[in-house]
Amino acid sequence: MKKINLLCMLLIIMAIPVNPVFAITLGVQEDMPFYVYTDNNSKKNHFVPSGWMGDYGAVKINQACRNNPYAGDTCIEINYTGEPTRGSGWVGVFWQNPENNWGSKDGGFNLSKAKKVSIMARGAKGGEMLEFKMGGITGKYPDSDTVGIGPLALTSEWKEYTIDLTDAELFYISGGLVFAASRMDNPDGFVVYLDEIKYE
Ligand SMILES: [Ca+2]
Repeated sequence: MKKINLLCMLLIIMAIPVNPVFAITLGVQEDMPFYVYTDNNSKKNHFVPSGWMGDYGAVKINQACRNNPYAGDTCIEINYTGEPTRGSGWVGVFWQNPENNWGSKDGGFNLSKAKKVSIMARGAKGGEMLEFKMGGITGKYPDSDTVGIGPLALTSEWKEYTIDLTDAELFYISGGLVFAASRMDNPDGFVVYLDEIKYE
């Protein structure tokens, strides 16, 4: 009997993920919906597009675009030229909290109440190919999970895309959203629009 108990204890201890390097502060579960972006400079926005990856010199992001937003006054315009400015052949941008946080700052939100991320998106022409992902920040303060969708082709009309978070661990997320796109899928680049990006 004693032996069995000891084995149970050992299994329980081994099942608890312990990493002394991690120093996260577990916050209260945020209420839904929880916005990545709704309108330019809105107090509801919780993340900043500051995590530039790949050929980032080939991409511009305007969070104050007034060209046919899905809701409110503004949407996000992403202009990607497709140029291999660093030879990567792809580009990606993280919306982070706080700004420029690659896991060195304690910026994770507890989004455990979320069931999905919903993103409104459209392309200037239609057929623009990109991927969306949430989470994935590593480092001293790592995100608790990452889930992605795509590559998917946008249409020229607003359409909702969702990342299913049913099975995701969401207790610590500082990388609210990432978009990524490749030169192979988009040799001439693209102009795409995003709006109403939220956990819900
Ligand atoms: Ca908006």
